[in-house]
Amino acid sequence: MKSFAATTAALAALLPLVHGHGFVTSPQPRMPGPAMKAACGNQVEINQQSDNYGNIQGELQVAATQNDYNAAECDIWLCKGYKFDDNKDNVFSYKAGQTIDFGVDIRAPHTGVANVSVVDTASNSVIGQPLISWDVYASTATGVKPDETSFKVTLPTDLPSKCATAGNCVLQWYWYAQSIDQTYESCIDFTVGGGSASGSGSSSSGSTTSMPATAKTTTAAVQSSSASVQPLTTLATQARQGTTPTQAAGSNSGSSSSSNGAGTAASGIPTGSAQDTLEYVRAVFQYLAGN
Ligand SMILES: *[C@@H]1O[C@H](CO)[C@@H](O)[C@H](O)[C@H]1NC(C)=O
Ligand SMILES: [Cu+2]
Repeated sequence: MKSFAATTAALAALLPLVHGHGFVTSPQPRMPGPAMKAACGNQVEINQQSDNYGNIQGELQVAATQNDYNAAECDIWLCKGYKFDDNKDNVFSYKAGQTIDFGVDIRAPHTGVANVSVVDTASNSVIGQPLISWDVYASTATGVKPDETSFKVTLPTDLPSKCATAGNCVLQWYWYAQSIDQTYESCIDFTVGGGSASGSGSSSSGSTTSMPATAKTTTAAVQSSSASVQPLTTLATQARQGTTPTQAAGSNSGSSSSSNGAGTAASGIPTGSAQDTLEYVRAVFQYLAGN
């Protein structure tokens, strides 16, 4: 039997290596940006910029040590604090009653509950009923099921007229993994013709989403793949200094490919890291237990 560290590192190699564990991939959701940085603080924004799959409790852990975290402005339980102002070029134009295909990427199961709802962003309150919900979601016992990551929702036909204005209403995917107390959210900005009928003439200049969204998707993919290197590095470092060959490779590509490297390095390891590492190790064992 090898050392714990070596064994853990070997097991970790079997899993997708990530910090956070869930995000909507389609339609393209809100992403972090300068407006979020201004409201939630530098480090909270960097935390999500480097890992948009991360959870709200992780953000709050970072926020707790930062003076530039403004709870009221950040409104972190809405869209993880991601702001409309950073996503104005990514607003979907829907019709009342339209059916929308969702894709979600879950990188590790954590048993919880989930739903997708239309949310009034001014009050962070749900409009009507959830469009879809799960009493058991991403179960560690069964693994993630296909209909939890690929599904359709249908917009109500009676959304309030405020949803005709971009920024007022979002489609929010919400996953609370109570087994580990982690909340994940993704928000899709959209407009819909007020009240009834399809399309309401004044449909904002035709096209739904355009080039920027595609570019963002690419960026997000790149970001998450670079972010995915870090947990193993942290894990290996914390488990046993310098015992695994993977650590060297991990830290090289991790630090060189991160555009936020300077900021992160200057402030040291984010507060969330130890928690993330524990959570990650737990995920490894949950994964094994589930097999
Ligand atoms: C979605 O699920 C969460 C967690 O159970 C719950 O707090 C929230 O009320 C749900 N949303 C709706 C609209 O039911
Ligand atoms: Cu997770």
